[in-house]
Amino acid sequence: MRITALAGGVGGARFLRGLLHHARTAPSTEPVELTVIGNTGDDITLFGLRICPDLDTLLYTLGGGIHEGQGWGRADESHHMAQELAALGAEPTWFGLGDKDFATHVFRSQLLGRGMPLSGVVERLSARWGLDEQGVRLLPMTDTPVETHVVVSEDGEQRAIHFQEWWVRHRAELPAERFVVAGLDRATPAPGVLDAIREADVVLLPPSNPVVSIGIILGVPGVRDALRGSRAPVVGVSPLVGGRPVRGHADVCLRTIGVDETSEAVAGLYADFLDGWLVDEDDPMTSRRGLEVVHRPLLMSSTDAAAAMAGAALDLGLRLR
Ligand code: GDP
Ligand code: FO1
Ligand code: CA
Repeated sequence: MRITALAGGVGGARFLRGLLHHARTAPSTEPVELTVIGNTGDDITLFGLRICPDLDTLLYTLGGGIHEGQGWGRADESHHMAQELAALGAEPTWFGLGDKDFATHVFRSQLLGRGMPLSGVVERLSARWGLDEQGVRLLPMTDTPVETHVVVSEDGEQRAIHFQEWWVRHRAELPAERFVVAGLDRATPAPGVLDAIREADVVLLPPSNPVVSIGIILGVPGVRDALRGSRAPVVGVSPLVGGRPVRGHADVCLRTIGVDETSEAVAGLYADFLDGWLVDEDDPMTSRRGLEVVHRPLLMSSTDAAAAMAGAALDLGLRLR
């Protein structure tokens, strides 16, 4: 069974790890070939190195190397590089990079510097993390460098800062006017992205941030049209539990684009292609014409809980096929 998923970082990675666990343990599930289309709008160049937080979170989580408590970065990290860089007076100091993580960025930057496209680099990193053995193909949404920026207003002045600076340094507390994605209009989908959507049996949207993760992938020219045109049912999972995002600042992101912090409003962002929508067991949303809404416990408190969620999303997709 060919499953294609669009994913951001932590929420996407935990959900997809659950999906793989479900596919391995549920006796009735046919073998899964999973293609993951990862958000690259979070990408940033620091210390001369290209850093791809969402792709790395997917690689480390699915490959078993993630720092479970943080949800991003490597387990059993040391921070000698960051300490030495700080001692040198190198900027910035607000983005935490561990030594093992640094190796990923050095390797990626070396390959990019030799002219390899990002999708080629991701293939190399996927081999390191054993994704192929799990039937997983990770694709960046595009090989074109794109970067999400946030237009913030401070003392009546507007300026654009990188998404990571807004999210990590300012904890999304700096009033945001809008998001602008540098390079997105000229971006083309990475090789395999559109075919993976068109040829899937089921397309899944994990509970990733609807604005700065899924929303950015949908902005890559051609992706949204491919979803609209795909014969595969598209099933999404709400990132909201108890009317709030489980982690991070998706609520601030939604407010910034003028969308209510409800599962109904989030589903509205996908209305032109969404067929099924998983919401939390206590969510007040009900089904409506063209959209099948299913209630399930949506807290990924363990891999088993994430597997149950992913299994429910997959079952809904198969039912809508
Ligand atoms: P990021 O790139 O690291 O921010 O990760 P994603 O964009 O993939 O996912 C972030 C979203 O995942 C947030 O909006 C969270 O609300 C959502 N999320 C995280 N954990 C859970 C969970 O256990 N259940 C649900 N339903 N959503 C979750
Ligand atoms: N998130 C933080 O909140 N603080 C950090 O210092 C931080 C460093 C970092 C380094 C590598 C990496 O792959 C991810 C990192 N993240 C950090 C997470 C990253 O900023 C995510 O993009 C955001 O959490 C939102 O998607
Ligand atoms: Ca992200």
